[in-house]
Amino acid sequence: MTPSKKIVLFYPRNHFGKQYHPWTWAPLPILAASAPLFAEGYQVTLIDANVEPQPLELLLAECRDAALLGISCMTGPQIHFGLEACAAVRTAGLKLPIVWGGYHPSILPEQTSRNQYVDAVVRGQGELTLLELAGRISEGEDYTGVAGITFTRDGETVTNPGRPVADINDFPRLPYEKLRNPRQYLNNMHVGSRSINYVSSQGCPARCQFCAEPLVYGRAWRAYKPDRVLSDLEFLKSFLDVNGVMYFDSTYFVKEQRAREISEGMIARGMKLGWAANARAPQLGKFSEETFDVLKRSGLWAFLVGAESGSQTQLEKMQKDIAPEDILEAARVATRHGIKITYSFIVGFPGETEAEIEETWTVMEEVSKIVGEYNSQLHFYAPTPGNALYDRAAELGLSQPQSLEEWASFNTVASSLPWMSKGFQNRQRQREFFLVYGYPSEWVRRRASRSFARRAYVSAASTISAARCRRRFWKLPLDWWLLRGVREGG
Ligand code: B12
Ligand code: SF4
Repeated sequence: MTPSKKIVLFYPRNHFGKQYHPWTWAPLPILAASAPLFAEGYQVTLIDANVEPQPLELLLAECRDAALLGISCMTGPQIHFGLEACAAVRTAGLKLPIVWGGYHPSILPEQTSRNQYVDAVVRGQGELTLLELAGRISEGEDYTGVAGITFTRDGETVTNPGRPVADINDFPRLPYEKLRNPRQYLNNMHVGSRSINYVSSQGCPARCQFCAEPLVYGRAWRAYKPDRVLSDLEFLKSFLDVNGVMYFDSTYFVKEQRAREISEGMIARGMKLGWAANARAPQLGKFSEETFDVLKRSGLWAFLVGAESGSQTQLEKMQKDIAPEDILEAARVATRHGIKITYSFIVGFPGETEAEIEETWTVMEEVSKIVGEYNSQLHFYAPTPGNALYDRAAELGLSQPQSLEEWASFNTVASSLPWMSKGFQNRQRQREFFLVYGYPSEWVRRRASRSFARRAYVSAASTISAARCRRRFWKLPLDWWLLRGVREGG
């Protein structure tokens, strides 16, 4: 029998219940990992369980003649669905090696490798390690010496030496055309009616103590050169006629010069693209006027900023290396240049006091005043392993999963943190509701214009919420209970 050069890469479902946002994102982790395989002539099947109607049936059919199955996962529901997929493969009697990669396995490689459905864990950047594994496995050779993997055999866990991280510019373009039905990943959103996700860098130089980046990429940031980004964007335009790009980089604006050159190139090539990307608040105050001008002219719709907290104490505890004033200043600068800025804030950090949370609400409201609308996002702290905040959460009673199976039922969204009571969550949602309607965004206003019922709802909610914000009165949230019960009409 000729050895199989077929590889199956599986991207498990990332939500237990209802998907928590309306968009459909291309599975970039498996797409990136697959790029060198395609270039080397492998037959690769990419399965995105978030969009496939029958992902397990497809998986079994594709695995029958494959040499290797790769599973990608973050901490959270993907572990559950990844394990479910592996169980189906083994139950069907298929014996091909199963390799896990992505953030969760990279942070906890030994623990992950001890699972019965994990033959090897690929740590960190996946392209070259997977390519070497595929080569050895498809030739029937021993793969236990491959650099960058961890595996458990006969109860013994082996951690092979790490693989030097490669320059991502050396990797082939992400093969979007190999996705099953690539067009389903076009989203109608602010940046464009045909927007797609794309990533131009790996890692982040910052050291936030709740984040996975410093753990996996060691605070190194590797980015495509401007020409590479431009040719990728041209491909996406010609292949899918995209008019919007959501950058999935953890941080995009690390080098002002690079960001500027990409934007200058977009303008010079006449690309008509809206886009948005992650920035750190202190970066914006340092950009020149020319940079803002070029970014805006190239179609930058919004800076996406992880503000996390309005409390200096909390920002220091999480080593965010920013101050509340940086958050406000970034809002002023972006607004002055006519570019939107949206922030993500988190409440419920381990040990966070009511007073500190109040400071966050104050900053959220100040930002809304500066930008003229509430367009931040409120998240509850979701513990992920391997960092100081997670250890602190454990000290405060978070039960720590001890195996991959236990991680499978660890829900990062409706977190089981002892201090995150329903009452606490409700109080935070009330405050958010008052900001949403006290400072209605363009999106809320647009929705209101769609029908009389919606207009009436938004008008009532806005009048009451604006009065609450003016008086800073948050008690007796009868309006919230009432309005929350009624949908926005129509
Ligand atoms: C988009 C995104 C999402 C989307 C995913 C939708 C989609 N279809 O892509 C959604 C909104 C669902 C999401 C949810 C969550 N996310 Co998220 N997300 C991201 C984000 C911004 C981009 C992911 C991406 O496309 N990366 C680009 C690809 C190319 O990079 P990559 O994953 O590193 O892939 C490389 C390697 O990991 C490896 N690799 C990856 N998979 C595989 C598989 C195999 C077989 C091999 C060999 C190698 C390999 O090779 C790749 C190429 O080098 C990342 C941050 C980031 N920039 O990566 C956070 C990130 C992955 N998310 C994170 C978190 C915390 C979450 C949530 C827990 C948040 C929450 N509060 O609920 C949830 C978890 C949901 C779940 N597990 O099911 C963390 C991961 C933490 C962790 N311990 O896993 C990240 C890193 C953010 C951060 N900075 O901390 N997320
Ligand atoms: S700036 Fe963002 S991506 Fe970078 S370490 Fe902090 S939270 Fe993670």
